[in-house]
Amino acid sequence: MSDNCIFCKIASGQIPSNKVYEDEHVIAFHDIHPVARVHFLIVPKKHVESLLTATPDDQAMLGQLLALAPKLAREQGLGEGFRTMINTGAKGGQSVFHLHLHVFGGGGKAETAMAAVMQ
Ligand code: DGP
Repeated sequence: MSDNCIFCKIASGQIPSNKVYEDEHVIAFHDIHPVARVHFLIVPKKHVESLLTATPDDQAMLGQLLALAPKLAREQGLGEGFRTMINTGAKGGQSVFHLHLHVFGGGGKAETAMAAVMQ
């Protein structure tokens, strides 16, 4: 737990979230600024700032984030496909400095715009 980290506060229940999953190591909740019809974040409870500061000890946690993505995506109605994204560092578009995996899909203006940029 890191002081003043919004995702640590969500993970510990100090700040409410629209939760889609929780276990001992991970919490997943809907993004407050969705870029698609469905957009949630999978977040380790351990405070790791970003992929740049993750260590070999974090390997199992990193695997768990990815392994959960299709399970939760299916449950959220994205069984036909979805996007994943991990922004890393300020120069990589990261705005909350607690590692998280974005999972989103199902259409929407922002998702369409993002897809166009990525082509
Ligand atoms: P990133 O730019 O990759 O660091 O994405 C951070 C995301 O976190 C961004 O899409 C908005 C979301 N977010 C920020 N604060 C909150 C919050 O308090 N609650 C929820 N549910 N999402 C948040």
